[in-house]
Amino acid sequence: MKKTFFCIDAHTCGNPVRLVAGGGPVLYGNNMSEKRQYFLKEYDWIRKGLMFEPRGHDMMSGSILYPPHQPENDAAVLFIETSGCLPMCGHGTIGTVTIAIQEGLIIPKKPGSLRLETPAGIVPISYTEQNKKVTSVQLTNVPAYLAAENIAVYCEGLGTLSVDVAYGGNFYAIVDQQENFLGIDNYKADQLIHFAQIIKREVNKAMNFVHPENETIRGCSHVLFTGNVMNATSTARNAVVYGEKAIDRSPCGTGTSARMAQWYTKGKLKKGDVFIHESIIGSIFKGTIAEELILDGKPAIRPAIEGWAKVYGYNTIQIDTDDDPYALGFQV
Ligand code: PYC
Repeated sequence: MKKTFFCIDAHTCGNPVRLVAGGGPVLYGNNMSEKRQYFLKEYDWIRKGLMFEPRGHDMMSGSILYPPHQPENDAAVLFIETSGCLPMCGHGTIGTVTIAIQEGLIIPKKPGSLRLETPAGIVPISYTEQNKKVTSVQLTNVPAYLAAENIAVYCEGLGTLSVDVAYGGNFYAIVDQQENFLGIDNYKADQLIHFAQIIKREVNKAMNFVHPENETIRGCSHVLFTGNVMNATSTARNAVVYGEKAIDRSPCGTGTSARMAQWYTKGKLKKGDVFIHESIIGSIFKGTIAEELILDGKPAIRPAIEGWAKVYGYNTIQIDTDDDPYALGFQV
């Protein structure tokens, strides 16, 4: 089988976003959560072919746009990535909106704002434009909350760690600086990726993480390590490990949301505060609290996350499973 995909490539604060503008499959389901399940069952080969080497790389991440299911919304998004199909992706949303507006893939009902359907829920967007370029995108994320505190995890190479788990569109194990974890600058990227696999496995052994309103969102899939800021104007810094090989080059939208929920629940962040989150390369997202609420009896927030993306290319990609032994990609 040979399939062609018309992609537009961008990066959000350094992390890639490959939007499939043509060639995406028809999906069945009443909403994006159901369509995500359908895609995973029938079409996961498309994700693998477009995300992994040799067409992609360890950090590759992207999206496919679909028509909305409800008339008040502008579009629906499926997130694809080397780590799987995320329920929600912040850097992916910022990149997808930037590409879609600049390239005319979505015509907004109200210029400057959009309502996106994602597998994790509705995500309202506001964006700014200058000279036909999108200059910033702010997403109001799905409710984020602290799911568990102080889980003791033994990680060979570090020792015993105290780890919190928070939800921000995906479940994050948050490793704050502590006696056995000195901050991201003290370890090589490969070490962080290695530690993350152990921490993820142990945290998932210790507790079963399932979203209270959508049981298809389950399991702690990401690890957020903390570190000292590079710029005095930033609030905090992080390195998010996703999948088996990737560290987010952006400050990670769902990771920032999870960390804001952690800080909010612990009384370190309140409505009106600005949370400037730095990535491993020093790029920045600005977080604020759009709404305070209770989810499943727990304090929760809707974080608003603002960042930017740059479109850099058009990419017509073929996946030819009859001819190419690496049609579905590989990881080394
Ligand atoms: O920005 O939410 C995000 C994200 C998740 C994984 C990589 N980036």
